[in-house]
Amino acid sequence: MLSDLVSNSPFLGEVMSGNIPADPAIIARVYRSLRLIRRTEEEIARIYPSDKIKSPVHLSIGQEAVAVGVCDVLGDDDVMSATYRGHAAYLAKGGDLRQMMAELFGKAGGGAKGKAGSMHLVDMKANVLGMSAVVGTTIPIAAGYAFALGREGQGETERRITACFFGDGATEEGVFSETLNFAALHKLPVLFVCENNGFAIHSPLSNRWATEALCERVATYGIPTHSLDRDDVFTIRETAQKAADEIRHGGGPQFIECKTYRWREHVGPGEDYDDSYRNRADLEPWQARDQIKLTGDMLDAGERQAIDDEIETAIADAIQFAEDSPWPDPEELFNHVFAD
Ligand SMILES: Cc1ncc(C[n+]2csc(CCOP(=O)(O)OP(=O)(O)O)c2C)c(N)n1
Repeated sequence: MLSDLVSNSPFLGEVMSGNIPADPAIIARVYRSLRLIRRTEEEIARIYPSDKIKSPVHLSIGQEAVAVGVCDVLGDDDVMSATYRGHAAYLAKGGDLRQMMAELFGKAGGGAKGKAGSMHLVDMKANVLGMSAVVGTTIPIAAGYAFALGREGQGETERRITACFFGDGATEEGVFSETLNFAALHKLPVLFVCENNGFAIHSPLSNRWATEALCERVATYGIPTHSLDRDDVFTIRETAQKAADEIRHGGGPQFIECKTYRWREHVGPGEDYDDSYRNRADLEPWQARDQIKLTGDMLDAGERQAIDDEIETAIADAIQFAEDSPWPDPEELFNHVFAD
């Protein structure tokens, strides 16, 4: 039993303190989502040197728990907005894996027909808004989308939530502050989620912020905040669940800041612990709490193996789909663009 496992294991009890759901189906679902993202990105890193992937990739390996913990409490009708480091949020929200892989390969079967690549994933069937390479820009778009849903009279009593993911660097953009004010004023149903991995490319917070009290700054807009100092997936999930319930019933926006850690280089498939801005020792405590290992260890071995096998099949299928998908027709270049 899970409860025996936790009480008999001081290690597990310490690292995933207190918020583990009683329902084993939730644990299996969360593990599946975490593992799907990790394995998909590991495969992307493996394929990348072959040059089959036609866009830069910003991997979320190590940061998966934030997207999974939040997206697990969203419904299909809820909306999600993320950044160029968006593979995790895209998959956690139920974005189509085949279309994602084809998009990375620059093929016509991609969600943006191969024109956008990894940094601009979109899947409106799963209510995944288009992502962007321009830091901070998806924050006002998320709020605007939530505002538009309200104007259309959708969800007068139970609102559709928009979860908006962004990095710590994005909070330095003017649109971040402008959006917080607008969202608070109009009580927009937005859950803002800052994935604070401590770096903007190679620049640490200590070079960029006079104080690390991000939640205090956000609270001055009249927005309830939640500061999580590490990325335990079930703590994130429980925090998101409470926030989402209040937002859904008209309480206005809320803000989660979750500390996390990017295990790979800023952009690309490799590691960068020799680049002088950080050390491998910084990674070790995060790897020791690897949420995929910890949630996987909570499952029965047979169930875990079945999930792992299903994921491998799905990823292999998506890669094959991308390989088989045709190149976009040259005419496609002129579709879905603003300029003539
Ligand atoms: C408006 C803008 N300024 C600068 C850049 C260059 N740039 C690309 S990623 C990045 C770092 C952003 O860091 P953060 O928001 O913390 O996200 P992370 O990459 O850590 O996920 C910067 C400055 C950009 N793409 N857009």
